[in-house]
Amino acid sequence: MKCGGSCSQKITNAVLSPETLEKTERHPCYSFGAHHKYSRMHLPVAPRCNISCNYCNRKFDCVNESRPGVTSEILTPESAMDKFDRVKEKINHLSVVGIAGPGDALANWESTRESIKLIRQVDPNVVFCLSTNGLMLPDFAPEIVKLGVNHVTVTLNSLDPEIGAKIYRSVNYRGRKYQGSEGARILLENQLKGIEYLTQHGVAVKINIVMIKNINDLHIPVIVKKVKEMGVFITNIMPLIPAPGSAFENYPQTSMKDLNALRDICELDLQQMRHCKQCRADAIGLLNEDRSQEFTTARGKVEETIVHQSSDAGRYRLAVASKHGVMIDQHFGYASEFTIYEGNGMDFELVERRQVEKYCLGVEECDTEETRRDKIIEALQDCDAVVSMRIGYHAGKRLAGSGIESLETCDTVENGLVQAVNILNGKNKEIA
Ligand code: CLF
Ligand code: SF4
Repeated sequence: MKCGGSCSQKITNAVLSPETLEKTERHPCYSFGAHHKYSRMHLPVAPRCNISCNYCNRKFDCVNESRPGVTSEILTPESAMDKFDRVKEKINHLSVVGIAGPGDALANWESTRESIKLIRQVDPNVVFCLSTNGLMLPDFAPEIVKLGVNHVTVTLNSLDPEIGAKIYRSVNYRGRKYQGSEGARILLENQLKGIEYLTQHGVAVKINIVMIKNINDLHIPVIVKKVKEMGVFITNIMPLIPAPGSAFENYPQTSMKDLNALRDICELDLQQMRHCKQCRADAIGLLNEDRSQEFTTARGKVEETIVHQSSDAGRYRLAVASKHGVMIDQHFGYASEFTIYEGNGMDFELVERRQVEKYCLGVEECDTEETRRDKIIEALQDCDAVVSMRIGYHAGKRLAGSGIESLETCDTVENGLVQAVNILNGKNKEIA
């Protein structure tokens, strides 16, 4: 089976239908020969993630499929379809629509599926492509096949739960959080089950592997051999790019020399992708010519977040520092707006978006960091807790002095809200 371009040895056991082969020839990531001619468009409709990779800082895009350090707007399925229409008018040879984050495509399955359905209605010829960590593949692979998605990328960094335990901090599966090798084992089992289903149903599967020196680098040839046996089309060994704020931030970036040496070994077994650009979750255009900035909507049409999780105590008012209402991605001291929610841990209601500026009385009065900090604190006096990505020591102390709890997290808004309620409930129990 040939890849159609200069992807190394062109060895694969994948069995693909003529229709999938034709689509593969128009896919810039799967076919080297296509990457100078055909464009792809990513739809950033998947903000949440269900695992924690040690190389990830959630304020950035999913590192499994994207370069760290670039954030994306978040789109609803409807705004994704509008954007697709605009992009299609301006970009020639737009062949692929991919969903690659900024979290995990299958951890946001409703939005992912709806986006595919809407775009399929307006363009039946477009090639759909998904990228996932694979945790939910056994649940959704049959639907993926039914939807006619012929290209799926799974990031598989290890076949050994002990190695996986060094890469994954936690795995959230069916409402429970698993850590260490227990979490890594669940993830691995689901990845293998899902990959097998997809390859057996004619889907062209690409496996992304993040190469982390002294953790999984020596193990990667074993992964490649295994996935070849499973009928995977191609592997894409990617360098670790240490994301600031991630557990691996001080790890060395994988060198191109080491990476290419490993690819040379692995291509004896399976064809290797060598032209990956580790692009953004909202990338648009040819792989080596990103045009996403031409098409960014002002703030995106962000989803309002109303969450339903389990808890059992009082109702609180919570201020969240978030750019789009999806991730907690703002520093307390730099936020110009806080989203105020009310809830009890089970249901949260978005009450208002509160501008901080209006609490500042003019440039003279708000021109030092300290005055600005005081004004923000004043603006949030009616809240029980503030949830932000980072907060300075003095600001946290001043909030505590006003009886306001502060929580630092890089999680989703819904997880942050639940964590804040749990902290407040714990504190109130102590007082009682
Ligand atoms: Fe996007 Fe990924 Fe599909 Fe390509 S990207 S979801 S397979 S359409 Fe491509 Fe970008 Fe590399 Fe990914 S260059 S990061 S491999
Ligand atoms: Fe981050 Fe999730 Fe992607 Fe891992 S799978 S890099 S935790 S977004």
